[in-house]
Amino acid sequence: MGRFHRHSDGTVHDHGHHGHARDVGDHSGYTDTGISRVAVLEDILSENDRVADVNRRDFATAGVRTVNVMSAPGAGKTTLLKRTLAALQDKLRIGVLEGDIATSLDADELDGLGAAVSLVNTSAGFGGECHLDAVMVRSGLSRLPLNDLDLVIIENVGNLVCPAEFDVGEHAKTMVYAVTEGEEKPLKYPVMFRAAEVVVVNKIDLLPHLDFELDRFLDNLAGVNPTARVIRTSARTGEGVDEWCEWLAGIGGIGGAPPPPHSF
Ligand SMILES: Nc1nc2c(ncn2[C@@H]2O[C@H](COP(=O)(O)OP(=O)(O)OP(=O)(O)O)[C@@H](O)[C@H]2O)c(=O)[nH]1
Ligand SMILES: [Mg+2]
Repeated sequence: MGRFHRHSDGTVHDHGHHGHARDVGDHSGYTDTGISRVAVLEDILSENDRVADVNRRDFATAGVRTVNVMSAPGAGKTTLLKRTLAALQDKLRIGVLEGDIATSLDADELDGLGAAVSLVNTSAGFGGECHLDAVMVRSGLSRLPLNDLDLVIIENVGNLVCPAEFDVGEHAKTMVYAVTEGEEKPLKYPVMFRAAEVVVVNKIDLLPHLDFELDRFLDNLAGVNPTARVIRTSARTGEGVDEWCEWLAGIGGIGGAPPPPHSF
């Protein structure tokens, strides 16, 4: 989203020069066009929110819950989802909306694990965007049998900032954070850490090999999002994946009853 920002109160503004102790780079080229750029962005975001509401209504009508899984590239979303599908396929009817800029690599990885998978490549008609917005999600939903699902998991495009700025109609935003990313990331990139209801701290199998101070990361996270639920996992060994699946099953609204037979 470049220099434009939407705050939690819904306001949008151009990241201008006022109010900042230190400015970086030459922004003078934006002064003349700033107002029209803000207006265009407001239109884009309000159109996004309108479609997000339509998605939300469709989820409600189908009785399906939806979780948006975001992260920086490579934090382990797909690996975690593979374990998730293996663990939950007999308990929940799951659809995965797989978002990537290009390729079907992740969608192919998730194929055959008992979930209906719909791929959205943002390079195919969506300008190669670094995130999924509500319109892109809507296009992917048309290929999922929503009425036959309990839970839709959206794997967002790998990016530590932009995906968190878009409401896609989901019930919960979550993020996967890998301990290889460094303790300071919640402070430097607060938007996603703040938006996430659950932060999965992944790759904990690597801790013995890293100079990573988990407590310092958790303090930094609490500084930007004191209410985030933290789930520690290794998608490689499977440690902690049960806790993540229990949370998902809770949001999926299934109280232990097996789902009707299905074949995706
Ligand atoms: N050691 C270790 N490696 C992991 C773990 N989870 C994922 N990986 C590895 O990290 C790399 C990236 O994992 P992916 O699951 O593809 O990550 P992703 O978030 O889906 O990546 P993008 O979709 O490209 O953003 C792969 O080589 C995985 O095998 C983990 O818990 N421990
Ligand atoms: Mg992936």
